[in-house]
Amino acid sequence: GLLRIDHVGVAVADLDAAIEFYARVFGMTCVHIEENPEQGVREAMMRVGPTPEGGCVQLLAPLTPESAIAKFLDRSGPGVQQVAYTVRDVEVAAAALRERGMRLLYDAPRRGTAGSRINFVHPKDAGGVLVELVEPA
Ligand code: CMX
Repeated sequence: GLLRIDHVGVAVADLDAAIEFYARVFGMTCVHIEENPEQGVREAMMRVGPTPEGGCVQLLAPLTPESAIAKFLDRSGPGVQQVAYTVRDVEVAAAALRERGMRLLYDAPRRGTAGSRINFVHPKDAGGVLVELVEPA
């Protein structure tokens, strides 16, 4: 099952500008930055509050014009692009959701932030929300 909210993902056009905005306005701390070419993103984890229990907002900027984030920005503009949940085993969680009629985007997990293993539920099957499953490394 789902253990907790892992992060809320927000699509942004300019990662450095968004990091500065979230730090200055909301007092969040950037705890991790990485590029994931397979996902076509440059991303930053912004921690809410002084300890990890506060959770994270993930800022997602496109690496290429064909990427999922570029497409999202073109269609919807900047804003919430995904809600991600921590799971113990992404294959088990994906199988349980498939049993309940959800379409998973990948047959097998792919690599997410910081070596995690990830999969997604199609937003059309989840009430318009792109749901990410994250098995931490
Ligand atoms: N949230 C809610 N709805 C979304 C959506 C999102 N993020 N992205 C697309 N949609 C909607 C579209 O608006 C469209 O709706 P309509 O049919 O009503 O117009 C519908 O879903 C299907 O759109 P589509 O053109 O078939 O699909 P897209 O090419 O837009 O791709 C998706 C959508 C989810 C398959 C694609 O974004 C994807 O593969 N996402 C997973 C990977 C990803 O998001 N990577 C970036 C983050 C990386 C990370 O978290 O590490």
